[in-house]
Amino acid sequence: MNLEQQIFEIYKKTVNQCSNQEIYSALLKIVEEEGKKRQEEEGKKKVYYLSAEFLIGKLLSNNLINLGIYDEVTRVLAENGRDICEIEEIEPEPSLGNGGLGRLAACFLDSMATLGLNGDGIGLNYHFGLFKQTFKDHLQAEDPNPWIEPDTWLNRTEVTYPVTFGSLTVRSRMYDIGVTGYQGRTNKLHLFDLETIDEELIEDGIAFDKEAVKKNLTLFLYPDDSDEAGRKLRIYQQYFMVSSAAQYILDECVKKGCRLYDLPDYAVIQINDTHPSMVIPELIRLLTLRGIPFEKAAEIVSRTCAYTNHTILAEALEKWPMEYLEEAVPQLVPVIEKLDKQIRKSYKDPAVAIIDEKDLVHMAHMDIHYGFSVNGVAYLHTEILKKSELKKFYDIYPEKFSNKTNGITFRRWLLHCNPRLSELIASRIGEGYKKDAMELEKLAAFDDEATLKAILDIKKQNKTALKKYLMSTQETDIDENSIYDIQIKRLHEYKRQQMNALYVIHKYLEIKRGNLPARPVTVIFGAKAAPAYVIAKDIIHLILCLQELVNNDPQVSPYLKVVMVENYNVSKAEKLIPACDISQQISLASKEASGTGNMKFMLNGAVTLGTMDGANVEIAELVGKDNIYIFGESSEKVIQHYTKADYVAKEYYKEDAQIREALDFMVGAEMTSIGHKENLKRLYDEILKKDWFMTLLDYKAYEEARERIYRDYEDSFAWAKKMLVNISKAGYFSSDRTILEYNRDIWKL
Ligand code: 26Q
Repeated sequence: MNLEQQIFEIYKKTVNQCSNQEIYSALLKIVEEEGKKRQEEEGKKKVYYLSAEFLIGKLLSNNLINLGIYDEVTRVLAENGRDICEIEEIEPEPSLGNGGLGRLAACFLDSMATLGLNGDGIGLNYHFGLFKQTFKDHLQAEDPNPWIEPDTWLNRTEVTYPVTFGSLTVRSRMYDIGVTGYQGRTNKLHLFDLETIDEELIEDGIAFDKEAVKKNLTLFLYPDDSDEAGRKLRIYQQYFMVSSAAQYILDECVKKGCRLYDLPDYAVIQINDTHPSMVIPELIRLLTLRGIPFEKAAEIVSRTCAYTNHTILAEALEKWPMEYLEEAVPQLVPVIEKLDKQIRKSYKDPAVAIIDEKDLVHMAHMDIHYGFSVNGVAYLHTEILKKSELKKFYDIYPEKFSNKTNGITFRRWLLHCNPRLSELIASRIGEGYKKDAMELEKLAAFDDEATLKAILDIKKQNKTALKKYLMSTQETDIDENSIYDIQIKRLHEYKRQQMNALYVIHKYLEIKRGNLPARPVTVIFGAKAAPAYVIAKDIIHLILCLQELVNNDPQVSPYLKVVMVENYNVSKAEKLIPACDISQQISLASKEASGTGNMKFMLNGAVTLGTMDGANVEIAELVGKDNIYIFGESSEKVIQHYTKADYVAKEYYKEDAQIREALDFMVGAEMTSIGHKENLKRLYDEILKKDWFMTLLDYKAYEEARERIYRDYEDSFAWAKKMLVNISKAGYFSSDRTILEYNRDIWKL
C-alpha cells in the first residue's frame, strides 16, 4: 500500500494538498479494499452473534492497526505535516449501544475476526445512536446523535426482507460493516435498516412519534421503556431485527447446501441477553412454514440457539405482556403458547413456565428451555445465576450452564488508546503479547527501577494529555500532579456514583476544616442517565452542583477538583482510561454482572478501588490483595439483607455523624443555592428512606479504603509495582481468551 500514490490516484493531488476530510475519505476506501482481501472462504458452520447493540466506537484507527498499516499511514501523514489525530476527529462515533453489553459485542467481533473464526454480528442500523448528552442548568439534556454521513463504513447490500406486524408489512434492508481482525480475517457486522425510515419524524430533542412504526423502527437506539408506546416500539424493533436475521440465516445456510434439518451443523446463534429472544419462536415459525413439523422445528432451533445473561437486576429481565405481542407480532403468539404448553407438560412448577399467571412472557425462560447453552459473564455472576436467580433452571438443566468471563480487545484498549505503554511493553517482552495476551505475565519480572520509572513517566504523559483535552473540550483545568480518581460508566444506583459523591462532600468539608490531603485529588465522573430514570438524573445533578461548588472554592480547589465529563462515550473512554490512577468499581456486591471498564483500567496501569462484585473478584484473585483495594459487604451478605429485608438506611444515618453530615450537606444552603432543591431533596430522601442499593451500608468501609489508597499512592515506586502487577495480570481479560472459550464450549466451529 502506498498512501501517497493512492491519494494521488483518487484526487490527482498530493497528501498535503488534501483536506482532512479528503484524507479521511481516502483512508476509508483504502481500509475497505485491504479488508476485502482478507475475506476468507466461509467454513461450513458460522456463528451469528445476535445483538440489539454493537457499541463499535470509531473505526478508522482500529482498522488501520488491525490491518498493520497504522504506523505507515501515521508516518506518511506526518511527513506531510498532518496528524492522524486530526483525521480521527472527523469520524463521527457510532454510538449503537447503551454500555457494557453493546461494547462487549464489539470486542467479541474484533476477537472473532482476529482468531479467524467464521462469525458475523447481526443487529439494527439505528440512524441515531445513544443520545448526545449536554449539561444545562446542572441537569442532563438529551439531543439526537446522528452518525451516518456520506463517508461511512456502512455498505448498502441488495439483501432485503419483508417483516410483518399483524396487518402491516414493512421491508428491511441489510447494510454491512467490515470487521477486520488483527492480522486476521474480515468478518461482517450486518445491520438491518427500515426501507421506509423517515428522519423528519424527530421532534424536539429526542422526542418522536412512537406509533409511526412504518417510519420509525430504526430511527433510534431503543428508547427508554418508561411509557407504553416506548415499550411497544421496543417489541417492534426486536422483531424487526430477529425476523430479518432469521430469514438471512436460513437463506445463507440453504445456499451453502444445508438441509434445514441440519441447521445446527451450519449455524449457531448467540443471543445477547433477551433482546433478540424472539428469534427462537420466529425460527420455529419459519421452519414450520417450510414444512417441518412443529416439534421437530422446536428441537432443531433448540440445538442452534445459545443464550447469554448479562444481568440479574429484576427490572432489566424482559417480560412482555401477551397483549402487546398479540398486537405487534400475532404470528408468534401461537408458537409461544405451544412452547409454554410443552414446558408445562414436562415441569409442574409454574416458576419455570414461559407464560406466567399474569400473561407475561418471560423471554429468558424461553431462551433457557429452547436453547442448548446458558452462560453468565463472570465467575461470581454465573454462580449467583446457578445458586439463586436461575436455580430452578439449573436444577433441570445443569449441563446447559457455564461461565464465560468477559474480556476486552487489547487492540483498542491498549495498542490504540495507549501507544506509549504498548511500546514500552514491547521493548521489554517483545511483540508476542499482541496476539497472545497471556505473554503480558512476562512483564512482571521487569520490576527494575528503569522500567518502573518508565511506567510512571508514561502515566504522567497520559495525564498531561488528558489535562489538555479537558481544557480544550470543556474549559476545565486540572492538575497533572494530582491523583486522577475516575468513575466512568452508565449512571445507575447500583453502580453507586452517589457513594462517590458523598465522599467528595466529606472531603470538601475536611479541607474546609483545614485537614488537607497529602496530594491534590481530581475526581472524574462520566455517565449518561436513561432519559426517564429520575433518580439517576438527580445524581448527575448532585455531581454537577458539587463540581461548581468545589472548583470555585479557592480554599478547596487547590486540593480537590470534580470533573463531570460531558457526553461520555467510547472515544472519551479511550482518553480517560490511559490517564487514570485509581479505577472506581464500587457497585453493590452481587449487582454488577461483570463490568469491563474494570479490565480496561487495570490493563492501562490503574489500581482498582472496588467491591467483591462481578469480574473484580477475578481481578483480585489474579493481582493479589496488595495490588487492589477491596472494601464492602460480600455478595452473600447483601443477598441475605434482601432476603430478610433487614437493611435500614436510616440506622446508619442515625449512628454515624459523618454520614449524617455529608448527607445533610446535600440539601443545605451551599448546595441549594447552586442547584435545585427539589432534585437534591428527592435524592436525599431516596438515600435516607430507601437506599435500595445500600449506599450507606458500605460508606464507612469505602471512605476508609479510599484514604488508604491515597496514602499508598505517595510511595511512588511501591505504587508503580502495583501498576506493573495489574498490567501483567490483565492478559486473562483479553476477549480473545473469552472467544476461544465460547468456541471451545459452545460454538465448536
Ligand atoms: C431492558 C428492557 C427494557 C429496556 C431496556 C432494557 C435493557 C437495555 C440494556 C436491559 C439491559 C441493557 C444492558 C445491559 C448491560 O449493558 N449489561 C452489562 O453487560 C456487561 C457485559 O456483559 C457487563 O459487564 C455489565 O456488568 C452489565 O451490567
